[in-house]
Amino acid sequence: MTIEKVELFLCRLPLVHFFETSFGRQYERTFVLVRVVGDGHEGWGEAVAEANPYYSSETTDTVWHIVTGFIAPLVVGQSFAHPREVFPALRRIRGHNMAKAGVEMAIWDLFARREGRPLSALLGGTRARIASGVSIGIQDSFDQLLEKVEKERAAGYQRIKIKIKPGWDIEAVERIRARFGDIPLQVDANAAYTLNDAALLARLDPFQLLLIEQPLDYDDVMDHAELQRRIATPVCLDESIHTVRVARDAIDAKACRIINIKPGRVGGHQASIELHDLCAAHGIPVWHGGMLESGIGRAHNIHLASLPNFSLPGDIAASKRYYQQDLIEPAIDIAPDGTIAVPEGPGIGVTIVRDRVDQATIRHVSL
Ligand code: SMG
Ligand code: MG
Repeated sequence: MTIEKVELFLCRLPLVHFFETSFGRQYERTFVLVRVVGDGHEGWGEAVAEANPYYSSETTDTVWHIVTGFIAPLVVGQSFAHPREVFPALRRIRGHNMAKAGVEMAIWDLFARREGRPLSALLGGTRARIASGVSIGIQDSFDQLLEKVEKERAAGYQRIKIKIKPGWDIEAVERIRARFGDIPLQVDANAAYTLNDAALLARLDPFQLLLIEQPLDYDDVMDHAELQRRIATPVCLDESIHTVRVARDAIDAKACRIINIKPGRVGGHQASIELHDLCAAHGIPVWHGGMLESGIGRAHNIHLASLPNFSLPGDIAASKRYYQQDLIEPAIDIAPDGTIAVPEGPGIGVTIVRDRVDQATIRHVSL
């Protein structure tokens, strides 16, 4: 199929509740939507870079620059027999995985819509529902944190993840265990610690956490290997795993026992499938991460998370946790058992509400 057009929409949506990680608090989400057109069909993707370079070195501005200047020229007017060919076609461009993923994933949606098949079927998904967990940010007080945990448990989410940072770690976990007992619980440090904190992090061991996510720096695989030797809690890597090759090195070095997959971080669906398969071959369970996506990115994530080695609940939750009104219909929601249905319609299987996209858009370009 020939790609005829790439469009970008810089969007901004207010968050229902602020979200705080070890690197700061945010009240809104800025992101870039991608629309591709070909063969009389359209496809949608979402580049998950944020306005700032704190989670990742990419930003909404770098996504704009790289897609308009470098990715679109390699894609518009080109023919692809299958969307798996898109990521390799962008190989000349180093890094910028979120920009690549936004376009690559839109093309997967386009292909799936043209074939009239759900995206999950094209990706190799095997389940009709995915297990849903929540990520709870750092709050103003431990009481507020406990309230949040209570609310999300009542909504049915299958596991709780909390953000930690120095000063908001052991006590937060201790209080959750004291109040809620043996619930499935994990923590995410977003690189807030160093190896010098190994003894402190070992104090989490008695709490039987499912995992500790990205305790050390984003490019620091070897220190994670050393940390994993010193703590019992399984280390899960997020930020560090930006290519399939780094994942292979991290697994070989025993730097992690679990990996979080975010397609934006590795360059899209094709790289995610390869990462998923690599992990499966090494007995490393994976789960699907989240980037506070709008319904478009969120729907993509649900399809990807239907692959078999996504054996732990992911950070893919209901739209209403994030946005008063999502950009899609129907909004993503969870069942009382804490699962989300994989949409069955063609492509990502949700309807994009153009009025709402246009209302959220602060900048648009057609390439
Ligand atoms: O989408 O529910 C969500 C957020 C999940 O915690 C989450 N994401 O490091 O895993 C992570 C963070 C990254 C986003 S911070 C902007
Ligand atoms: Mg994380």
